[in-house]
Amino acid sequence: MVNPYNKYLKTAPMTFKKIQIMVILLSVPLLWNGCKNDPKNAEDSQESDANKKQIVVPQFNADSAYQFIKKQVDFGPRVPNTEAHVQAANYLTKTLQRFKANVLVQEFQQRAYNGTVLNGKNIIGQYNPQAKKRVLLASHWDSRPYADHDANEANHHTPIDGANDGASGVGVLLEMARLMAESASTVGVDIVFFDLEDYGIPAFENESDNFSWALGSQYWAKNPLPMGYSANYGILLDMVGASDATFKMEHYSMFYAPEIVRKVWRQAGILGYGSAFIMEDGGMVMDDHIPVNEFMKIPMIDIIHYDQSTESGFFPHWHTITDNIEQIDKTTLLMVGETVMHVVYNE
Ligand code: AHN
Ligand code: ZN
Repeated sequence: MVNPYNKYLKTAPMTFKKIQIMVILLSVPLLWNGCKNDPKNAEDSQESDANKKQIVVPQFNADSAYQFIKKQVDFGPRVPNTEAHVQAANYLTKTLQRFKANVLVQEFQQRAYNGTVLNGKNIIGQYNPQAKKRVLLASHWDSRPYADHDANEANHHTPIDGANDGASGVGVLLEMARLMAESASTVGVDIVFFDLEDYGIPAFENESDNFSWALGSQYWAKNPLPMGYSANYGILLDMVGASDATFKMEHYSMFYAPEIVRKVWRQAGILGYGSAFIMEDGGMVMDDHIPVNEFMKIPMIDIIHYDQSTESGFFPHWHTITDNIEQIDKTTLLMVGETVMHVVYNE
């Protein structure tokens, strides 16, 4: 029988001990903030249409986002300390510059779970840097050195393309950058491409360590660039390009930033994407939004493909050699891109 719970989202009763440890470490009580009886919700819904400004939101182009994903994947797996990783970093930096962002690159080193010293680059593109009200948009750009969840054990040490796991979020954000270069949003926007997210301890080591993941965001959150950086809130995109994607309300996002989760899911519903953005419990995911919430105190949510029918709880090709360009579906890119564009341009 298929286990209805999954190991990686840490919702299974079997992993309760791990949940407890993680909770103590993060000093976060496990609370699920329900959507009901929230006064803020009521206020929002009472706001009359007449009070709303007429805002033109540039049209998100999913073909363009797809091309940005393909371009990344074509460098080969963007595994830290490889030539493809260097090439991809240059491409991302140059592309943000081409789209008129104020670009900052944070170079750093972090030790991986196995002692390897990894050369990392967090790449930041700022729009409207003088604006006080700011939104942080992020995604990781590195790809995993191991297909440790591939059905074929012979592939477990093979690096992955990470078309969905990595490149998809970056592709959506590059398309947003292209649009922001043409017509600025009122609010300031900072795009951060985090490095070293996916070098976490592999399944074949039979050990788990939450802090082996998200090394780039851990570094940035403790050493913000620009110095003293803050934002009103943040949105992380992770695995936002696969067919039939479903996005549910992730626990940490609901703990740290419930009103942002509701705002985004409500916006998706208004655009007709309620069948993908489902207002249900989305498990608990250790991802780049955790250090940002914990160390920078910026409320940040994670839009991440959640699928209860798979063993991992993520999309079916997660950490397998088939997480390649073939998995990318423009319909999903459009749903996510248009939703986030509307959220940002309505601020
Ligand atoms: C863990 O498996 C602990 N976190 C998953 C975060 C992740 C990996 N997102 C994409 N790849
Ligand atoms: Zn991954």
